[in-house]
Amino acid sequence: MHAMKKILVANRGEIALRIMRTIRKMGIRSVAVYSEADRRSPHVLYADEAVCLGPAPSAQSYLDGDKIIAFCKELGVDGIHPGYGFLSENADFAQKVKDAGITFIGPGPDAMRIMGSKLAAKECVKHYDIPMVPGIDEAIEDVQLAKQIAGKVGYPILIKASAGGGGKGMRIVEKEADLSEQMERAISEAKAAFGDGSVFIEKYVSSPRHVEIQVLADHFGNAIHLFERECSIQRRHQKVVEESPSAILTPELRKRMGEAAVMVAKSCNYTSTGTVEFLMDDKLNFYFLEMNTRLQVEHPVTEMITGIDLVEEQIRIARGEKLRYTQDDLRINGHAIELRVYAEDPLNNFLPSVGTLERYVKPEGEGVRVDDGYEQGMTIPIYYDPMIAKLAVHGMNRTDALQKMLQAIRDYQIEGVATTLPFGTFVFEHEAFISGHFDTHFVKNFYTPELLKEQQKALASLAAMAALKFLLDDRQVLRPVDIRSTSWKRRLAH
Ligand code: MV4
Repeated sequence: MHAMKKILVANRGEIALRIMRTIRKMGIRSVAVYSEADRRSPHVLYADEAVCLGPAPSAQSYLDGDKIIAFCKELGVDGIHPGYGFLSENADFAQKVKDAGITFIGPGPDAMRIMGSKLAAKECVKHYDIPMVPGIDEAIEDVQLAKQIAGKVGYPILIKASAGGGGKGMRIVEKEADLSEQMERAISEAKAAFGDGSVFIEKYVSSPRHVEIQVLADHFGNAIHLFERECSIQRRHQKVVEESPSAILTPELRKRMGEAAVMVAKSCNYTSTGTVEFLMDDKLNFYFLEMNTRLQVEHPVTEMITGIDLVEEQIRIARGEKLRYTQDDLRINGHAIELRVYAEDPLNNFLPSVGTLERYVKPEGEGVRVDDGYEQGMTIPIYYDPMIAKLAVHGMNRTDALQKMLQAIRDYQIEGVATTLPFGTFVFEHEAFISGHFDTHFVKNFYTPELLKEQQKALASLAAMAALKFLLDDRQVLRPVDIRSTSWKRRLAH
């Protein structure tokens, strides 16, 4: 068992605050780090101690791993929680933390390194019975060989960068004539972006769904899954809506995917929380894509349907405890949906909308959870991710959760910056989303600013009619008095 009396959270915003809440709940002291742009942020005010890392740009603050480790030594910190983004998937940082005698609250550096490379990940899991997209699992440079392989798997194919992420370095090739040009481009792009020109080939799954499985593993070889998250509603590889459970998984399919995810975790001796990503085609075939070795942005939907605090489990695992649950202990309770509220304008190509939160009032209610890191009056810094908050709701079933979500969006008051809240209403009122028949092309296929404008007009006129009805009803309240008075007069007249 490792002593865990003080934890430094190497992150900012909503996730830093969310992690510190669990740290406090567990009776542990918290240390915040902050940049000069975040001096007065809620995560800084909430922490038991706080240290300034430097100027606003991430490279001089939240990405300065050596400085963070130095502060840990100075302050007697036992563990570092990296959150998501920044240093969270940096295997070299995790190694340095370990070498400094501090506990990294996450997987070991070896598992991080393997899963950080798509080719190493494929290599690692290939001895297990895990479905993968047809293709090759080795870096390829030779165009002739590429043509052979592409011919075998069949066009269209996808060229992917091994070091890539978030769709960077991916190229679709429709026919053999385009292959050599696209391959050269993919290699030079990958070299420029990641310093690693390794690319490989996969069959292109044309309209996939993105379904991921949450896993949890301890240092004793125990690994379980916490069901799926459906994350297909995304825009340019940026997720906007996530839900659990998925509307289309059967219990049997869920079990098979869960077991595959657990095998992926076991293949690299994974510890802590992790997410195994799968693509799912229109026939419900699923394929292992990659593993994310961090706590994910969308973890609240899993917490809501399982009742498990994932950060607490991470800390318990990091300090050497055994998993407290077996697979049979876990059940899906109800349905949860999350909307990421970005300071982006859905009417203007989702351009970041910088400014000050002139008005900021959160929705409340049973089954409504808002994870945020800002307060009314604060300015959204331009240096970091423009996410203001995550709005998550939990209902007894999908319909109930959807209704709660629509009400929570109506109750959420944000003025001063444009947000993706109205875009959320668009998604949650869309037939494709309601029916559950959607894929990763939802936004591209169904969304236009014009449609959103029309919807907003319709909502505005509904609101006007409601106001008018309210006014008229109000007058009706007075009318019975008139009637009574006239009938009284009439009675007098008799
Ligand atoms: C694919 C694919 C289709 N076929 N692989 C995008 C980012 C990276 N994580 C993997 N991605 C994809 N890989 C094959 N063989 C389509 C995507 C993809 C995608 C995946 C998940 C969520 C959103 C996506 C949006 C566009 C493309």
